[in-house]
Formats: sequence, C-alpha cells, structure tokens
Amino acid sequence: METEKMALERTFSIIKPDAVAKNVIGAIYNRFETAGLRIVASKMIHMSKEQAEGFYAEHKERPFFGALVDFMTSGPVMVQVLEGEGAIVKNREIMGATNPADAAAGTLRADYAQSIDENAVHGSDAPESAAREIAYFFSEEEICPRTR
Ligand code: RTP
Ligand code: MG
Repeated sequence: METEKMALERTFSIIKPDAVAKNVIGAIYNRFETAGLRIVASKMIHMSKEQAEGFYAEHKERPFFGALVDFMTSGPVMVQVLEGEGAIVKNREIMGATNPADAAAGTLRADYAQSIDENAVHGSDAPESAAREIAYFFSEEEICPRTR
C-alpha cells in the first residue's frame, strides 16, 4: 500500500496586539520554525475597524464581537502565512486552546495569553478559512514559497 503523505498546506496566523506589545514576536516565530512551519509571507499592520470587522464577520452576532474588534485594533499585529505538512492543525496545536486557562502547558496561549479576550495568537481552523484569511491580507505576489 502506498504510504500516506500529509499534504503541504498553508495556514494564516496573527500575532495579536497583546503579544506584539509584550515584545515576543521573535519568540513566537521561533515556535513556528521549531515545529517545522515555514514563514512564507509576513508583515506588520495596524488593522482598521472595518478590516477587523470583516475578518471576524463570522462572529458578528456574538456578544464579544465589539470587544474583539476593539482589541484587534488596539495596536499593531503581525500577520503571516505559514507553510508545512498539516500546517493548519499543527499551528492550532502550537497555539493551544482559545481560553489560556484551558491551554496545554508549552503552548503559545499558555505562555503568552492572559485571557480568552486577549489570547496572543490567531490561527485558521480549516482549509476553507485558511484560504479566505490568507487572501484577505495577502496578494499572491506577497507569498514566497521556498525555492531551496
Ligand atoms: P482565533 O479565531 O482568534 O484563532 O481563536 P479561536 O479560533 O480559538 O476562537 P474563535 O471561536 O474563532 O473566537 C475568535 C476570538 O474571539 C474571542 N472570543 N472571546 N469571550 C468569549 O467567550 C470569547 N470567545 C471567543 C477570542 O479572542 C477568540 O480568539
Ligand atoms: Mg477562530
């Protein structure tokens, strides 16, 4: 039987304003790289209200939506595309649970998040959301797959 090989995947990641303010961008990038994820696109942005509302449109009706948009626009963020085998699930594992109180030891949220509202990182949760979120912040020309 043919050996199953996990697909090379891309996922979208945000280092949120709380983690940027803590000066741990490099520490978080180190976690991605150590886990075998490659950063194939990256930039710092300060999201507008409209940009944050559009990005989190799926949560529009949730009670925390206003607070989420306020938080995500409270300071600059790093947005990046991560590439690797099983990148979507792998990044979610590195991140840990949404609520840092539930996040496993050694995950980014256990180490760098303070609350469910200010939880350090975002990562796409499925192939469809990854594709949509990457396209929301990056043009195809801004993504640089490895050539060596
Ligand atoms: P993210 O989208 O940021 O990667 O986080 P997630 O998938 O783990 O969580 P999601 O359900 O998509 O929620 C998006 C963000 O909204 C905030 N949130 N607050 N107060 C609350 O009950 C609550 N629930 C979610 C969090 O900041 C979460 O990351
Ligand atoms: Mg989510």
